[in-house]
Formats: sequence, C-alpha cells, structure tokens
Amino acid sequence: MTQTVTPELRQWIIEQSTAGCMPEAVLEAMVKAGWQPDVAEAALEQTLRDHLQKLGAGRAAAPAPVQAPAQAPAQATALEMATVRVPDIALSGSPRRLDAGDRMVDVIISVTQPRVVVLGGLLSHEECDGLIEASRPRLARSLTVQTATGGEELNPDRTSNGMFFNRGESELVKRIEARIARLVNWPVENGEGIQVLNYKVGAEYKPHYDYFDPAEPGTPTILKRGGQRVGTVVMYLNEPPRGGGTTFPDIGLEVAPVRGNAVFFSYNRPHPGTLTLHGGAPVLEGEKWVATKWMRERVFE
Ligand code: PD2
Ligand code: ZN
Repeated sequence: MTQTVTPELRQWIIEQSTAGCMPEAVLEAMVKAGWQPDVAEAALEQTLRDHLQKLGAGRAAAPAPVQAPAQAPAQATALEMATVRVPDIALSGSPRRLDAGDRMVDVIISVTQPRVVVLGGLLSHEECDGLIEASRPRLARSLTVQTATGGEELNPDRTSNGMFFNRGESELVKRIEARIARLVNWPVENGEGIQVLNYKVGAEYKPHYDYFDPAEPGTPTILKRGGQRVGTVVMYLNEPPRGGGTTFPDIGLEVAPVRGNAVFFSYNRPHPGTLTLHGGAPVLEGEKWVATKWMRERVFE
C-alpha cells in the first residue's frame, strides 16, 4: 500500500510543532492515526526540514510529495535539529546510587514524562546548615523575574524570603555547583547562582513554570543572558514538621522536604506540554529552607 502525504498533513505537522509538541509525539500520533511508520517518519522529517529552512532562509519550500523512507542523510536530521538538549541524569540501568564526584547520591524516585528525579543525600547536613547560615543575613522578601519588563517584582504568589549567592562565591557554593553539574551533565557556567528561600508558617510558592513565558514582552531581554531555563534542582535544607512539599499537579506528585534531599526536573521547551507545573505547598508548621539552582541553555554570565 502506498500512502501519499497531503498538504493537509504537512500543515498539521507544522501546527503541532509550532504549538510545542515534540516531534516524537507528533510521530506517535500519526502512526496511531494509521500512517505507516516509515512514511510518517519521512513526512515528519521532510516537513520539519522544509519548515526550518523556510524559517531560516525566509523562502518558501517546494511542497514535494514524500514517498518512501529517504536514505539516512549524513547531516543532522530535522528531528535532531528540532530536539533541544537539556540537563539530564544518567539513569540507564536503573542505578540506585549515583557518583556525584565527591559524594554518592541516592535515586529515590525517577519519572520520565516529565523528567523528574528525587535525589537522596545530595547535600550533607553540614552543607545544608552552611547554606542557611551564609544566607540568613542576606535574606529579603523574594522577588520574581518580571517577564513583562525583564526587571524584578514582588510576587504575591511567592510569600518567602530569599537571596542569591553569586556563582562560585565560596568553597561551599563551588563544591555544590560542581556536584550538581556532574550529576545533571550540564556545565557549571550555564547555571544561575544558587538561590536560598525561607518560608515561614503559611508561606508558599503557588504552582508555576520555571521557564520564561515567550509571550511576555520582557522575555527576549531576559533570554539575552544565557537563553531559556531548561532545568531546576530544588534542594531541601531543613525539614518542616508539616507541609512545604514540592507539588507537581500535572502528574500528581508531591516531594517531601527532607533535609539534604533534592528534586531535579528539566523542560526542553517553554510550554505547559512539558508538564513541569510545580509549586511549594504552604508550610503548616515550623519553617522551610530550600536552595534552588536553575540551569540555562547557554553560558549565564
Ligand atoms: O520551595 C519549593 O518547594 C519550590 C517550589 C517550586 C521552589 C521553587 N519552585 C523554585 O524555586 O522555583
Ligand atoms: Zn519553581
């Protein structure tokens, strides 16, 4: 049976990709809809390649019908070109423990869609206390990057106090940054400075995405420095007796704040389809201290 790729299918592929769907998901949907896998892959490949070329060169691509699977081209495929690399933890073979260079870290939970990994013992108790004490005198009511202008603003959804360390500003900060970089396979230079947050009873961080919203007018200014955020590590520095978990509403996951543990998650595009909506649940008793490390696509100066 020969299947011919129609202009409507090409249009649909472009719409899905523009809406933030991953090429793999578009391919899966095509196969489910009855397209032969090799025809679907060739159609996707050709359509994305033409579309990327059109965007890049500003000229229209000739709508050539796609036939049999093409010979694998020597250069990067359009699928590869459309795939963004993000920080990730080497979990093939389901290791229980990971070598973070100067310390072994436990894998407590790992989720693939979205990529979320809960790590046990990323920090020692002494390191947690060291971050808290170094940050305490510098705490101020948390600001959030204001995507409307690229500046910073008080955010009512985030009722914590916080501060940023400069990257590499102390031996402790340097050691933790090197450990995270090795674990998530992402350069230290692409990381923002570690942020420490302190939540009192009732304080919370309502569900949000950590990437910058492309629809906001201030986002292009923010992205000039290192590009998009593509990964987050939230480290728990203490244990509130009740409340204060990190929630992922899209996947029904709540990570308990356990001293020294951390949750890592990544997002390959600034889109809710990444399922990385997450929040800090209200602290019900005691206080909560966390340190957050955000990773950018490129060097963050
Ligand atoms: O403190 C948390 O659990 C939390 C939750 C969501 C921190 C962040 N986001 C963050 O720092 O981005
Ligand atoms: Zn967040």
